[in-house]
Amino acid sequence: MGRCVRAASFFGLCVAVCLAGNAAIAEPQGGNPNRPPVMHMMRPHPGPPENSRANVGSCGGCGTPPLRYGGGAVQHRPRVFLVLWGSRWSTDGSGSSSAESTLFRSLGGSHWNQVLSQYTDSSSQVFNDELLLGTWTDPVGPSGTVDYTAVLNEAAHASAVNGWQHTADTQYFILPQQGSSISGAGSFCAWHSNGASGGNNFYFSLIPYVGDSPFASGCLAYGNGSVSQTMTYVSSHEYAETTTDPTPYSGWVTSDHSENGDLCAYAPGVGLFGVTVTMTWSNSDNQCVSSDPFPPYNSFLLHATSGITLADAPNFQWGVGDYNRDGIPDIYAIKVKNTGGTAEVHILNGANTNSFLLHATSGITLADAPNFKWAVGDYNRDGIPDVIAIKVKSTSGSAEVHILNGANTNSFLLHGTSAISLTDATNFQWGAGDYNRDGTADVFAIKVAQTSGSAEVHILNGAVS
Ligand SMILES: [Ca+2]
Ligand SMILES: [Ca+2]
Ligand SMILES: [Ca+2]
Repeated sequence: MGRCVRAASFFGLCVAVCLAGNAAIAEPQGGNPNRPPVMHMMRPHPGPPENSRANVGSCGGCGTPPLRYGGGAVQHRPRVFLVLWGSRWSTDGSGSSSAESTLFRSLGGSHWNQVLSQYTDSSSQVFNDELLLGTWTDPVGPSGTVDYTAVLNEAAHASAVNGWQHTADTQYFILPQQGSSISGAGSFCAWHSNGASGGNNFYFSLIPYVGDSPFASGCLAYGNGSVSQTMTYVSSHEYAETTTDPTPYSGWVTSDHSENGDLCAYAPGVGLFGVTVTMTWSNSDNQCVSSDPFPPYNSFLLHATSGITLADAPNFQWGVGDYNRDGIPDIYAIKVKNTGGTAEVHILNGANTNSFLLHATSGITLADAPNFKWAVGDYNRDGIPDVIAIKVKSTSGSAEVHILNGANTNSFLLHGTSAISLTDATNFQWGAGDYNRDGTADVFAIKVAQTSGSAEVHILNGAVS
């Protein structure tokens, strides 16, 4: 890790990669099938004065942008399993296990994780929906020195015992208990790798107990001296790298094998979710970042239940308008089946979608309701959105526009014809909005069949013209 950002005196250390001692135990997916797995290491903290922004994110000779795609897979939808390896974890007082759990319950959907979504492989991008799918404390700790083979075997063991998945999107985080003997301790703070066991491929990270010597002296600076915060810092580093380069170095790496965490390894830790995380390299920002914005329609403004049951939902057609004029659009649910006699207008409060603002009958009979398409817009300019019922079947010649008064849905504001013929009406989808800003809702007729090439937008003027 990090050799691109190190002083020259560190260069020899940085370029070293550790190959598994037993090449027969596993073959990676992708890349050169004849090379042994790579344990991609996060090196100890260099300490001041290297710990400054001046040493972050530059990569002499790596090009711009520094991370290049190597042709292999990324993880599209990372799924994480935590393995607390050994019963000593159950009495550990560092707070590390809960901090790790917090980290991996928080990444999915976060602005931090959004940074990774820019990286793609030949099939798709990385999606921002990481999940922690399981945590397990293995009561039996490491039986000897923890090396590549032991970590691979522990991942496979955890999978077998718990029935956990081992897909191309799965990440196993192996956390040996305090006091474990770790192969190569002192030369790294964590590493990630991949390999096969029992015919199954695993992607996994070793997160040592960083309070143990010699990790404490070289690694705790990442978490400002805190064991738990260092654990989450290095875990976020390995997570980001496993996601974008699950089979080192076939994913997103620099020309000299730095991954997205390495380029930012000496950036200060960032407090997020109540834990400490690393920055990661963003090609699109051309710097180390801890946040990227969501593109339009990629973040939610609300997740909520509603006052309409799933069993009842198929009976409704839907629209949106601010019925109670509190500035928050409400949901017009127009019940067109299984009512007492008329189409019904039910309005869910946008400010609390489990409560209703209105339950009302309407001037349209249940028998007639299937002939209509529905939209919502203010026709009479009283500020209350009205229900626009567009009759597309069983009329005398044209599609018809019937408008139920939002202030009294049993009365009509309009029974009208339209400029669209009945024979043409079935070629459209419908909406409403004030296209010409005169205050009167216009009807949007989107023609999705029988056009000369594209879907067409036709807008019927709601005003006398
Ligand atoms: Ca409202
Ligand atoms: Ca109105
Ligand atoms: Ca208008």
